Amino acid sequence: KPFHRILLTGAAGGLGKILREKLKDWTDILRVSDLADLGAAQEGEEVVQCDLADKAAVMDLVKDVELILHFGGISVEASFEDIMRANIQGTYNIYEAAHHHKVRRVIFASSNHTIGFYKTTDFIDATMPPRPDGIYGVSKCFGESLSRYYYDRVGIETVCVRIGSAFPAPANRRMLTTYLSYDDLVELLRCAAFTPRVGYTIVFGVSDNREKWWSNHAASHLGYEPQDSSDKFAHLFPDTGRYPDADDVGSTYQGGGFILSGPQYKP
Ligand code: NAI
Ligand code: 15L
Repeated sequence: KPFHRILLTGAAGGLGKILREKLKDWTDILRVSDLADLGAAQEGEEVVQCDLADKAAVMDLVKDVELILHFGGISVEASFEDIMRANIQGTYNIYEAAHHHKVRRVIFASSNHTIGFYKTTDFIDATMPPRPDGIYGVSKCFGESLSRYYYDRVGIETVCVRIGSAFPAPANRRMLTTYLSYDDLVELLRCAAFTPRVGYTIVFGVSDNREKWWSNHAASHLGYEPQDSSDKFAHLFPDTGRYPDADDVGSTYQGGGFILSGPQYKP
């Protein structure tokens, strides 16, 4: 197999459970980790339950790993204190350990909430300034800046995947635009893992949906070509002619409802 040992953090989460199955073809050993229980190790796996905020534990976690898929952390808006531990301290620990153990590449599960304050009428690319829509989005911007620094300073390559909405199906009108199918996610991660040189790359994790907010021209070297589209779900959210709706903050900004969920939002 192309890799000997890959580390997947967040392996008990929604995406982690999918990737735990899919990544096995790439690697002799898949080391899966989470704060939550992961059950027994399956064939070809190592299971490590630990808190990303525990630096000593993360140092051990990263030992002898060739590639890290960093999906662990808080995945929605929450208090600054909780996000600081899991996403800021946690991601720092991953990069410090990666540097210590000479890991050459990280794939970081970033988020569209790094840019959630762009409007749903905007069309943007990865060269444009971040506009996070909450503390969660700010923590993902931290991860993107941190990984940029570790590339410039010590040469650890990172692909930051600004995931849209990776679920079995879109849950609302907004997600027709942000939808990322699981198959396209795996294909994008394959591109991120196997492209010979990625340097520091930001890519939007989105399927080939009819409506587009994001251009991936700055990541064309990855060769990612999404095969799926949210079109087959379009009937679930018929066009009312009111998207964006001037009276509705959630449909005015790309981050949707996240805009309204930060601790700073006062109705
Ligand atoms: P999830 O919330 O289902 O999974 C995250 C996992 O991280 C959980 O199993 C949780 O136990 C673990 N975790 C949280 N704090 C931790 C800590 N301190 N130490 C160790 N593990 C900890 O989220 P999901 O949907 O699987 O997302 C995975 C990653 O992708 C997250 O980083 C999320 O921010 C990112 N993402 C996901 C999107 C999606 O559409 N599913 C969209 C954008 C980003
Ligand atoms: C995210 O960053 C979240 O992790 C995920 O749960 C979804 O809410 C997604 O963004 C989204 O914007 O739909």
